[in-house]
Amino acid sequence: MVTAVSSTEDIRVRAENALARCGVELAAVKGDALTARTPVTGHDLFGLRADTPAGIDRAVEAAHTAFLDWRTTPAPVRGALVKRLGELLTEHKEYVADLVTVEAGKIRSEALGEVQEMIDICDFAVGLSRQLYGRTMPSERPGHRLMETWHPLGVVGVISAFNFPVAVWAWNAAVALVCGDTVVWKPSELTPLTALACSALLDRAIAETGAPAHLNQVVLGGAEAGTQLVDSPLVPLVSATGSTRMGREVGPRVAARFGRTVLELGGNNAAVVAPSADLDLTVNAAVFAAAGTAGQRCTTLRRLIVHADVVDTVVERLAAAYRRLPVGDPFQESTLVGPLVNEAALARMRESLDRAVQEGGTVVVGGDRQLQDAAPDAAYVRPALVTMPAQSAVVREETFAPVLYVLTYRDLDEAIRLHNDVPQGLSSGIFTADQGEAERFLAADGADCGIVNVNIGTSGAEIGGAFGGEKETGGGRESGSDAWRAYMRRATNTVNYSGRVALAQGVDFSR
Ligand code: UN1
Repeated sequence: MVTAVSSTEDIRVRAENALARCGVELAAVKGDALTARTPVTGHDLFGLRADTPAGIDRAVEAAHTAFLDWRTTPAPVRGALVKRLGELLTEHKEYVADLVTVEAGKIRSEALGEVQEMIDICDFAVGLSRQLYGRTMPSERPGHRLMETWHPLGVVGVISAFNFPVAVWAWNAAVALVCGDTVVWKPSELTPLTALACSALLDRAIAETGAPAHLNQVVLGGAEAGTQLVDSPLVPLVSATGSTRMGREVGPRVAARFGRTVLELGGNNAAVVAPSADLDLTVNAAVFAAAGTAGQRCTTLRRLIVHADVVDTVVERLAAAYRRLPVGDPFQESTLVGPLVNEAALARMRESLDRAVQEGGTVVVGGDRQLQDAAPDAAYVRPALVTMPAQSAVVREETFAPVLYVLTYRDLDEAIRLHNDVPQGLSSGIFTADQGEAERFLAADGADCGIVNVNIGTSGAEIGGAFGGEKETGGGRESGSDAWRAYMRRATNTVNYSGRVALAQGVDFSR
């Protein structure tokens, strides 16, 4: 157990140093409109300026003007910018990770992992810059060629959340930039410093590679700043990560002006534990997926649906692991669970636990506040393990905190029914040694999520696949595979080299 936490003064010095190393001019960004804060102590670090509505308009216009230039830069040349960004992120990995820990409270290895995820997507995007393939289809007319070309789309507005303060921007920005788009980023109000650091590194890469100066814009502010991007006709694509409530506002507003969205909203991720599962592996994977990042990933494991034959053993082993989890200062190497982002998050966790008990559940372990003496203003908590008699109302909601509900099943159809009977559809898994069961879970009538795993927890996806989910998760896909297509516009081209007019579908218009 970690009993002391870093002082706010130490954290402030660390943050200022990291910002300076990444090339942020502190004097230019300090102000009194916003507050940089750390969940590690729950205290404020310093004040920051915010962008005015007129400043946000200027940022969007500048990004649009840069786009007019960038769209005709050859894609592999655009890739060179992203390659340089990846190199700079590699060189500054420790500093960016420091800021992730300062602002999001992630433990060291997860903060470094998040920066690694940025480096990985840069690598992916550099390769992609030579693979923005369009198809050629056989034309039904002689002497004609039918094909498609993918063109840059425009300014991409990125609205990101506190819990992945930098990786989610990188998934969008690295791909958007090689696709010929420019980016205006509105980070979470809780994580402005990580955004300033990444933006300074991208600005440096832009200057070094001679790319248009204004293709990268960061706007700092509250929800109204995001709304301005959502409503701007100069922003053809809004990629927004956050709650389902936020997505319900953003989606229709962008659709009303026929803009596009990539929505990454709430998850309520579950894993099924079959009787044949390797229980060592299962418990290990479940503890990371449920308690890692203090339960604050959209992919966090929130429901474990366990076969009746093994449920007692699984609960017992999970409870033992939960009791041992080192909760504390995320800067200390021994810590595995850092703080919740703020007091409100802890209050919502407590409220969910109370409701779970009212709905017949039993809190087996956790839910109790930690480090109250060392850090009275921070929100440290022991992750909670709760057994439930049924999938009641509270279980069907996403509580953005480390609460794992355990449900029991007897046959796989019932498990799949329970699994799918929630409004969200992001990530899922099955732990089993039975290939038939695994295939059933992966099949069309199996798990209904965007991510479906076998013998792996729900969190920690690699960037190579498309990331996103169904139902109230919003349907968007980011990151790898062919997610890039959302960032481009497709033109279908028919070229007639026959010297005659030949109409499709056999239409004859000659008299
Ligand atoms: C998120 O929680 O917002 O799969 C993104 C994962 C990470 C990304 C999570 N690669 O957990």
